[in-house]
Amino acid sequence: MSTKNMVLKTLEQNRGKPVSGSMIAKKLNVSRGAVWKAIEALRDEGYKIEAVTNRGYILSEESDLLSKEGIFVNLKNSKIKGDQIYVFSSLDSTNQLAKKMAIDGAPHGTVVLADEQTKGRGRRGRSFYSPKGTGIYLSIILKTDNFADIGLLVTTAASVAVCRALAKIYGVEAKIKWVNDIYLNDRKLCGILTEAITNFETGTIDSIVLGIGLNFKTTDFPEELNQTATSLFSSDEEIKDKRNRLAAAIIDEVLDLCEDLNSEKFISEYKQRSMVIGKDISVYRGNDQFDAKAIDIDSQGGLVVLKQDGTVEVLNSGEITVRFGGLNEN
Ligand code: BT5
Repeated sequence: MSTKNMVLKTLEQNRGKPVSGSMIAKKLNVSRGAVWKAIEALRDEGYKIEAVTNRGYILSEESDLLSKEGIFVNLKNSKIKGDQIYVFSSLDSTNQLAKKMAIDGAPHGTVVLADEQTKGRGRRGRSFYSPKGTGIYLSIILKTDNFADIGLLVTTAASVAVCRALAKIYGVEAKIKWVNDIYLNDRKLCGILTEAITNFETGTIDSIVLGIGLNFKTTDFPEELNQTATSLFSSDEEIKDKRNRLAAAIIDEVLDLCEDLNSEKFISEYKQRSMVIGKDISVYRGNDQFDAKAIDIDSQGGLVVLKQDGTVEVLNSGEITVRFGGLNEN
């Protein structure tokens, strides 16, 4: 780790509190000049670091720059190492890079984040709006020998993980729209894109890239999202726990749930948070479209629907919209 990154880590560990330059120099075994140089470089990158006479340097509580150091000090999962977290100021898509890294052998729990995505991806070729400095756009590489048929369950688990993180840190109770969307006040706050990587030789799935995009303080949505998207905070609101903290909590919750996916313990939580159970819905599957009532979520994350002809079917893929009084809302 470079001196700059080690200085940042020390400041993050003491966020909001002064740390003396000589103490940092001693701890890192570098000169005070090197510490000062690192502080200047961090300030150039946009970190708000105050120098207080006789007390030292303070990383402002207001600082909301994403960094691996900031995420790492907030992580509870002791199995993740700092060098498994990659933070970029801009990427086309974190899922795209994570997929390449997974193919190149990146280990379980590798995380890729970007402050902005220029080609953030949704499902089926759709895009995910990912403006700079206002969202959390992250991808986690998951490895196991047994991914067959559990792609849907991973997405289901990830939805619960995001809701748990929001509840733990901010006391916010979000809802889940089957299968991959998190809603707040009937608007989309977060989307999840799960992609499998198949080993060409064995034909088995050897990794999954789990992409999560969340509007943290995104307020200026493009017109087409204005009525359907929402953000956790408004841009000028005072926010105590910043993006690094929430990103760390999401990573912790995802890894925790994915450790024991087949336990299905989280399905009841998913159901409690579901905003579609009991609702009239329209189902879109390829060129097929039909109306039904959503009645349950099964143990694998499938949506159980009652069709108009009285038959019951479990959906493992497809799109749904909730119908209110005959109108399709979202
Ligand atoms: C999703 O797809 O919602 C999955 C989004 C996954 C994004 C993450 S960010 C990190 C990682 N890297 C990536 O490149 N992607 C993942 P889907 O269910 O297909 O929804 C896409 C639709 O959501 C769009 O067609 C819009 O209608 C809407 N949408 C786009 N951007 C949005 C945003 N920022 N907030 C709310 N809704 C949005």
